[in-house]
Amino acid sequence: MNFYVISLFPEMIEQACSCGVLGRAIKHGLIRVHCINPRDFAQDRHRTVDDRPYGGGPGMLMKWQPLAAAIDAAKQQASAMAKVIYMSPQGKLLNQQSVRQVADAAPDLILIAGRYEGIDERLVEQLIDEEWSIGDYVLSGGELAAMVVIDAVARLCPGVLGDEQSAQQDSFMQGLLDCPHYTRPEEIHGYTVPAVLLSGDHKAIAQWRLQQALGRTWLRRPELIEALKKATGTAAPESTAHNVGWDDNKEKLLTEFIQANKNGSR
Ligand code: 4GX
Repeated sequence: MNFYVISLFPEMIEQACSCGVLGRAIKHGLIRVHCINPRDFAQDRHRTVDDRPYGGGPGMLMKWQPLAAAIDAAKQQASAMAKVIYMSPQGKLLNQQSVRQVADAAPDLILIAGRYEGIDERLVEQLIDEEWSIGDYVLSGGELAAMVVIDAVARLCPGVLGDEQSAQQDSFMQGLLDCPHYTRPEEIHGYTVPAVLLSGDHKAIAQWRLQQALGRTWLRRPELIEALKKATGTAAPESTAHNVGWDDNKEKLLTEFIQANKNGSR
């Protein structure tokens, strides 16, 4: 899968792509990330990439010509089915489900990581396929948002994660928050590790983890529990999801958790 990032700060993308799981995936040729800088397409001697908004007001927009030329260049390099994505708070909110859909379809992605206050609406209408947001807050540029997309999609691409850290084990793949984790030592300032984790009983451990995941999700993100109950029976093909939905075991585990937490806090 190829990612093309349109950005005035390609170093931000290159740096972030050189580390960890992503760095290894690129080194091994499992994904490719290309940066295209609108400044390289500017035509005046100052290489101007911003312009004033009609109607006045504070702030600048991205200058139409260098941006359009950069998108055109990306389209030339990318596959014919490439999707052009504009990162903006006005876009569709990204979640693990939409990330999984993109990773499964694996189209080349042209991600527009803009600076300033935005781009000309006619460009959005003519050149952009989809507008995506990573959350309800405002960034000072689209680079971090584009990186979020690249990172979340790449780790679902075949071979990027080892068997050990398989994405199938990610709690969000099951529509839940993660359970708590513990490592050595067995005691920290008088606080011990839950006994079941030391029991060696793998089935009991799996049940405890699922119960913790359900309980935390119920406490912190109750809307995810509701979504899971609705998803029952509508699970995606097995390559993308298993255990997604609601069943008697989950109902029992969550009821138990809620009982045990009655005097606790919600
Ligand atoms: N989820 N931002 C986009 C606006 C902008 C300026 C110039 C294109 C050209 C954001 C988000 C986000 C900040 C990226 C504003 N766009 N992106 N930028 N939240 O906040 O995706």
